[in-house]
Formats: sequence, C-alpha cells, structure tokens
Amino acid sequence: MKQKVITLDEFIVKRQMEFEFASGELSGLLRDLGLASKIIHREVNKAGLVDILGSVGNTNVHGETQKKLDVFADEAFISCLKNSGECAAVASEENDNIIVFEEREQAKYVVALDPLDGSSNIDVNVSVGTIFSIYRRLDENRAITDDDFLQPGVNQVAAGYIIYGSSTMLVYTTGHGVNGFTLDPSIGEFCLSHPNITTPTDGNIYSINHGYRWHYSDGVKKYIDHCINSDGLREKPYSMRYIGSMVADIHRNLIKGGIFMYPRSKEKPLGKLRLLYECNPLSFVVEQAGGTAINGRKRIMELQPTELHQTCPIFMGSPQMVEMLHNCVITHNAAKKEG
Ligand code: P6P
Repeated sequence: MKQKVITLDEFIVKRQMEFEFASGELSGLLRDLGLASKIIHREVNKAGLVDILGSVGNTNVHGETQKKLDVFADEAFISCLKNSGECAAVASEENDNIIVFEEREQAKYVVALDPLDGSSNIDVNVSVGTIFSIYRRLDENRAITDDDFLQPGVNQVAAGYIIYGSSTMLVYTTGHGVNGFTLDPSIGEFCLSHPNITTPTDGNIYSINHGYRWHYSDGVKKYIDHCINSDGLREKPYSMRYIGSMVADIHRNLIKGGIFMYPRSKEKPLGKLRLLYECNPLSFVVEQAGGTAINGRKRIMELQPTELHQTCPIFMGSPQMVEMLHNCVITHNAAKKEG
C-alpha cells in the first residue's frame, strides 16, 4: 500500500495545535524559508555548470571571502522572508548589521540565518546547508533592535536547517520533536520523509578537526584520546567523520549517533561557530531529537548572547558521548575554562 505523501504545508496545518502562536504565522515563515531553499537547491545543483562559483571579492564580517552563492543565498532568503509578511527583521552571517523590514513593523517574528553554511565546499561538491532560528520579538510596540536577536536559545520558537546534499532536506522543530522533509523536485514540494527524528543515546562517530588537536584544551585532548581508544580498552573503535560542513556533519550524527565538536583553541579562544545562527538553532534540533549540546560546561541554549556574530565552543550529539566529553573537560581543564 503506497503511503500518502504529506507535504510540509499539510504537516504544519495538521500539527497546528503544537505551535503556541498562530500556526498560520509559522507556516508562512516556513513556507518562505522552504521557497528560498528551493531556489538555492536549483543554484547549488547547477553551481558546477554556470559561472556562479568563485568569490565575489567581498568578505563578510568574519573576514571570510564571500562566494557568489553565499551572496545569492543571502539575497534569496532575505527577499523571501521580507515578502512573507511574518518576519520583521533578519540577522544573517553575511551582513554586519540586522536588516529591518521597514514595512513589516507589525510582524511578530525575527529570523537569525546562516544562508549557506560550508560554502567553501561548493567547489568540491560537498553538501552545504542553510541554518535558521526563529524568535518572537521582545515587544511588538517597540522598534526592532539587536536585542530582539540577543535572546537565549531557549526562547527560540522554531529552528532548523536545510541540507543540500544527495537530496535536499528541510529538518525543523517547534519544540515538539524533529521532523525531516525531502524535496521532491518533480512536484516542488518538501515531503515528510523522516518523521519524529530521534538521535541514538550513544554512538561511535566523532567529528572534529584533528589538524588543530595540539591547540585544544587538555580536557578535549583527553576525550580525543578516549575516541581513538589510545588506552586500548574499547573493543569496537570509533570512526572519525568530519567534512567541514557543519550541517552535513550534524545531520549525519543526528541520524546515526555521534558527537560533533568545534572546541576553542589558541587561534580561536572563543571557538569559530556562531552562537545565534549556527549553535543555537542546531542545539534546539539536537535537543529535541534527544541529544545534548554544550559549550564544554554549560548548555548552549542557556547562554546569554551579547553580540550578533559572537562565537562559542560547541559539543553536540548523542548524550552519552557529550557527557563523557563534559567529564573530561571538568576534570582536566584548568580554571573553569570551557571546552
Ligand atoms: P574548520 C564552514 O566554514 C564552517 O563554518 C562549518 O560549516 C564547519 O563545521 C566549520 O566551519 C569547519 O571549520 O576550521 O574545521 O575548517
């Protein structure tokens, strides 16, 4: 018996009781995020064919060269969110300051966005992703400021990612579990393909950039020794999987079990990954799938942001693996240093 296809729109309406705010507002926002991702899907899948590769020559706030597809994705998402009518402003990795939609003063939500994470991998055909985080404005009668975005991750009303890989998937949560939708390009719809995603409580995949190993804290180095089984105590060795595209690494570990780590280091004493539009939204998804996400000591979603583009160390995934990492950090790191 062929299973009925449930589209993203049908799913949101069906589950409207779960979203404490009017589901029409959420469906409007997710619909427009889905629309923009279909546009990006089209461009990413032909990136090798047209002259959209190569850098624009500009750099973003982090000094990283913006690839043409970064800029294209940023513009596509901002345009779709502006037209949605439900979004009052956007904070994007590709823009130094927030973008306030003047004609949307009544809109209730703001969106923090990494429009195309891992874009340096586009030229070598590795999966890339979009990450989004949705907050309710602090006060609808007050003009939008950075403060509407500088809310702890526990205040997110929805969050998720789109992965542009062997297929294009949208994975999101509103705080009632995690569901994955695969794009069927033949009908232009995201269809429910991974209902109620739960991550394994333990796993044998660890994801970290080993090249920086000597620059990590003693606690993280101790955990890496545990992973490579340097004491020979574990029968089945772990596998190290790291492709340098956070959405792809997190998605794989979410499904199969594992831990993703981007610690602080001598070069990056506050880590590299951004709290607002990478760590918080992915932590919300991972926690809702039964995983945990910490900065080495504290829950990521309880951190109080102070700057739009601030970074933080991050360790997220199967709870038993994250707990082992946490124990290594509190035992071996001096002076209450994070991971
Ligand atoms: P490194 C991509 O540039 C990114 O922001 C994440 O997607 C990825 O996990 C990380 O940086 C990779 O960083 O320093 O290991 O190359």
